[in-house]
Amino acid sequence: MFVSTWMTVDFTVVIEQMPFGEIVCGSPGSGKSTYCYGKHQLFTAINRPIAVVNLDPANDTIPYPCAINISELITLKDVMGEFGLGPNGGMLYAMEYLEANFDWLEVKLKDLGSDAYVLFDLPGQVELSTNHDSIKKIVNRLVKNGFRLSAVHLCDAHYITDAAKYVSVLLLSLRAMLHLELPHVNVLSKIDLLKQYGELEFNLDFYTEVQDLSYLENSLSLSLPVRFSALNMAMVSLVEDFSLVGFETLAVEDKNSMLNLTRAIDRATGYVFVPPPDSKPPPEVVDKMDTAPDLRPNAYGLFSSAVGPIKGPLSDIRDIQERWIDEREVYDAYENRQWRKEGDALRDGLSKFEQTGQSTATR
Ligand SMILES: Nc1nc2c(ncn2[C@@H]2O[C@H](COP(=O)(O)OP(=O)(O)O)[C@@H](O)[C@H]2O)c(=O)[nH]1
Ligand SMILES: [Mg+2]
Repeated sequence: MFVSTWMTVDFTVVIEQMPFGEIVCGSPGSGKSTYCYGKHQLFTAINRPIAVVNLDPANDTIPYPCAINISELITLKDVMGEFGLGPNGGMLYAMEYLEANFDWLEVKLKDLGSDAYVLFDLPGQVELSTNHDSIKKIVNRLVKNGFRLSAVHLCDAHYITDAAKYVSVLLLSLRAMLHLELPHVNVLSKIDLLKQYGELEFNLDFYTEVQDLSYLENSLSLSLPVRFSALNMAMVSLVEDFSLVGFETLAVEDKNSMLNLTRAIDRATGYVFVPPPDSKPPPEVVDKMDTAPDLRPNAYGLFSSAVGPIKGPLSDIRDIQERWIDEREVYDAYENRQWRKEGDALRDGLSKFEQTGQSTATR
């Protein structure tokens, strides 16, 4: 018998735990805190670790449970009062103060453990993620400490309804990408509200894929003086030359939308989630626990999780257009019917349970 000794290779996979995270940035009101809250709810429901760090010293009402809160270190009100600064200057000072006291953040992050998944909810001042150095330096130190981070840049989808505003969002996104130097996911947020702003000039994929921007020329020349529309076209061709900007979409209340965005971000950071063995299988997995092991889908294996389908339900941009723009009312009505059915089934089950409980008690 031939025994190939040279083929004995040790395939032991060493899984080193390291913290992962997202730098959630974007203009004021773009939906950062709401996104952090939504993601906290979703991840808690699927047993995935998550902690949210509020780095906005002006955030008075925080919707999510806060693992670390910058207000324990500094608040915008105190800075403005003490140094006679306005809200913008006060915010820059607060970020510089955080940078100088990075060890405060570092100690608190260490307490979250090496397998933490941390969302950093940033203030909305765009200069913080486009020009100012403090956030960039804080991010660099986090990366040095072993954090695998992705920037998640939220832009209100409303801006795509106007060609000139769309150009400004493209430039802002490109600038944030070049400044933060992280794996970067740009997101058109509040996509569920898009329909109420009227007809889009192009299909949604035109805006998310950022290709063939020369088509904007017509609308720019109609809405702007000739010199400005030429300037806008020059900026557009600059964005196209970099070929870096693209967008995912988000409707924070929609589970499919949140899951699809989560997949895109996991792809950017290289995060693979393997749920704990005692968790329930995800809804799309057929539960075959009573069949032979070779017939059961290995839904929780590291490899199958890593190479699993990237696209989930309603992830194609044409489906998203259909869901939120073309056929929004039809989908809303369908979902309402489904929720009502689920509610009825739950109520029936509960009343049956109460009746059996009562009859057992009277027997
Ligand atoms: N319809 C809708 N509203 C949203 C969505 N995300 C955020 N909002 C709303 O947008 C407003 C600003 O959100 P907020 O999270 O405070 O923005 P931030 O300043 O970036 O933190 C709030 O009234 C949210 O309820 C979304 O996906 N859909
Ligand atoms: Mg906020």
